[in-house]
Amino acid sequence: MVHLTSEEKGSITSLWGKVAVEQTGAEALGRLLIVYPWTSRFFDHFGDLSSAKAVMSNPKVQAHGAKVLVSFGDAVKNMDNLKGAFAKLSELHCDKLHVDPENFRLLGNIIVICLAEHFGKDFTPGVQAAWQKLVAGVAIALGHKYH
Ligand code: HEG
Repeated sequence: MVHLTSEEKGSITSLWGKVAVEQTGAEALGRLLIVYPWTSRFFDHFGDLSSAKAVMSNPKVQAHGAKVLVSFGDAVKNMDNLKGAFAKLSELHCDKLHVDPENFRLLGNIIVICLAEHFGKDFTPGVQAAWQKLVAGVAIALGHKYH
């Protein structure tokens, strides 16, 4: 499991308070689908995903991306118990959605890229290190119930 220092926890919480969660979630999911096009197989019921422009303006992608990052907010509130916080979602993604857990790592890295773009020089290497740990921890937690 990942270990976050109290300083890292503090920088995660303070940055999260400034994140436009729904907009950043839409951006991150859209980028996931464009950068790793095979991930769109899970979203074949979302309509037009045929180009980068279509993906980024697709209202279902935007709504689902928002939902995913709102849910990611549970990680910020439960940094000491990520496995507990994501146990139910891990079961859902394994048993019902059949999402390969590698995709959680890919999305986590894209979330970091979106934060870096948004916060610019405030996203210092130390802040990035804290976030990389958190997204890695969430990916582990979401993969924890897989069998
Ligand atoms: Mg998942 C549904 C959270 C990554 C594919 N995802 C959901 C839901 C939540 C969620 C809260 C709704 C659950 C419900 O209906 O009860 N997802 C979530 C998080 C993360 C994540 C927190 C990682 C940070 N999801 C993820 C990835 C994929 C994926 C990487 C695939 C590439 N999620 C997925 C699909 C659904 C959900 C296909 C169902 C979408 C639908 O049909 O509405």
